[in-house]
Amino acid sequence: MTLLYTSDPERGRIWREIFAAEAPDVGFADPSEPHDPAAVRYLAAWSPSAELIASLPRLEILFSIGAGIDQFDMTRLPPHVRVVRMIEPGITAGMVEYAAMATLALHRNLIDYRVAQGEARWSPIKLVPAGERRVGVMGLGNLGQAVLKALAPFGFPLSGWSRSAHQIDGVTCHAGAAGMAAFLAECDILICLLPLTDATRGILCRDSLSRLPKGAALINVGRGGHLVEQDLLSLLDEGHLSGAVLDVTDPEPLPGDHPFWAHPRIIITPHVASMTRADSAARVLIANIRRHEAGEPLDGEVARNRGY
Ligand code: NDP
Ligand code: OXD
Repeated sequence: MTLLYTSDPERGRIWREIFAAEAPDVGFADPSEPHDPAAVRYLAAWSPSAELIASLPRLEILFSIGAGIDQFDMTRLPPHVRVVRMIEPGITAGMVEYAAMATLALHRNLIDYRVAQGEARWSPIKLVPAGERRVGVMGLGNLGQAVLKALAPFGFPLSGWSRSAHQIDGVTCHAGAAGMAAFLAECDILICLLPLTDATRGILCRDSLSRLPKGAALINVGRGGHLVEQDLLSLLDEGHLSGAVLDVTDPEPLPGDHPFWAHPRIIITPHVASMTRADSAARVLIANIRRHEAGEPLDGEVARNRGY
């Protein structure tokens, strides 16, 4: 039985060592070395080609290297192949740090001070207590819930929105299309941590963003495809929104002449909110292979018909 790995070579080196030490019964191969495609039962990849998938007749599980799976072309994947997203502590820790950093930056007016600095203007803004700054998270999955938990000690009133109903201590939860307007109305800072699916593409648009309170700000750490760019620019320029921190764009990299780069109220980072950590991810993968062998549910299995 072989796991075929097709991603970053440095991570691959670490994974190979961990598999050799902790799962020696699972062969580890990358496509550049001799291997028997008929022995490959597991594929770990970010964006495997249709040709690669077609060359693996006994593939059972496609493991995503990251938390997202929107990069997979499910139409080219045989229906029996299970798809698993990455849930590992390194990704969660990175996202928690980034979301906390961006939330605090917006809460403490960093965008206004950056604009003022550009004009050599000493211009203090009255401090709003955290208890009066409402933060809402779209997507109450692994990452959304971790972010809410990390923000709780600051004292922000917290809310969340998801597809199905949730109950989370200290968080006002809303669900589905029916709950969206009420959720948005109570977000001074909105964090998008949704997966990109047919149902969520373009969800950050004029209709939704204009339901945020005047002066609200956006953090998009989901996917660039969630955001309708022109709607964000218009709402910033009209003063309805006060700023945006965008870690993801469409396309990536963001072209050099894109208006987001120079916009004084937008902070761009190059899709670095979190990154898969090699050692913890390898161990998560081995644990999932063991669950599969034992006929147990997999951690992070995607419902293929739902898209996440
Ligand atoms: P999960 O699958 O654990 O959670 C997804 C959440 O989104 C669930 O709460 C789900 O609702 C909700 N959701 C899905 N579709 C809808 C919908 N149509 N309407 C309302 N809510 C919906 O994902 P993760 O938390 O692990 O990851 C979220 C995303 O974060 C990833 O898909 C990826 O795009 C992004 N990401 C970005 C990174 C970066 O560096 N910028 C790094 C890692 C991830 P329900 O609970 O009801 O099922
Ligand atoms: C992921 C990402 O999905 O880095 O893991 O975006």
